[in-house]
Amino acid sequence: MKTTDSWDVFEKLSEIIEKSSKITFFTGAGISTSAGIPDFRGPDGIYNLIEKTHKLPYPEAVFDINYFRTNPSVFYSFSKEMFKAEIKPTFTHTFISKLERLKKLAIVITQNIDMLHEKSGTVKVLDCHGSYKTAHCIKCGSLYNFKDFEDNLRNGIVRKCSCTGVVKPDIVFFGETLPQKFYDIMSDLPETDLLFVLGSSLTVQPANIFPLNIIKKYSPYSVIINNQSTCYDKLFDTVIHQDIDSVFKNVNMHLQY
Ligand code: CNA
Repeated sequence: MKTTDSWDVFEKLSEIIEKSSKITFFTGAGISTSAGIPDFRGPDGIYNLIEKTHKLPYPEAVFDINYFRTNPSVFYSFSKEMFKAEIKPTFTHTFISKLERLKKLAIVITQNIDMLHEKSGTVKVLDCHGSYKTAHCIKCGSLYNFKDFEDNLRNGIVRKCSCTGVVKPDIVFFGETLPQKFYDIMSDLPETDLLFVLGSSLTVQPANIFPLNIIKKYSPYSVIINNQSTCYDKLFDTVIHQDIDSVFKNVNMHLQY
């Protein structure tokens, strides 16, 4: 393991990016904090915020499918916070989309539900915890598109179906299974010569297994960037405990294109 905060690492990373053509990114909430969306477990994360404002049996309840069935308003209040302002992709989201245009991207697997990778123009994205793009009524199963429930999210008002059931965005809650496309990619891992894990505590299973399996199968050059340590840091070739955007702004300055 190499933990580094030095200037040299930016130059080295830019050289590795220039040589690579199959870059895989595994991203978590930390890539979007600079867009104004709090992460889960960071010091200013959702768990700490929710504990202050809502009386919950446990902080994760806001994303627990069983709790949602009886108390959907807590999740809608959280969504109001997430959608209170126009959220825009960060420098790093845009940097990744540039790598795709340069034909260097294998895939982005994101645990995020904020759709910022897609908003930045990246096409090869797998939202392994779902997203707000669509929603379903939990009673009759009717499908809703984002535009149909966007106002409810922005105002924190629970969206009801015409059958009176609650409309739940297609986000994977605790107690739900990940989409089939995640298991498909786990059984047919994308060839990777450079792996970045960005802004994830790597604590949520089974998503966290994806980058670990990529390392096992392809032994790519692997980099984790997170402002706190994770319990998997020792598996990575380079470990950077810094702000993600600052790292990529510096790397970008060294790139030849
Ligand atoms: P997490 O457990 O909250 O971990 C995020 C990590 O990022 C923490 O270790 C932070 O210290 C770190 N971090 C925060 N900001 C930065 C930064 N600017 N630079 C470097 N590191 C930073 O979140 P995970 O993604 O690991 O957990 C998976 C959950 C979070 C998924 O189910 C997501 O759906 C869920 N989530 C998503 C969003 C979103 O879509 N933006 C927001 C909050 C939670």
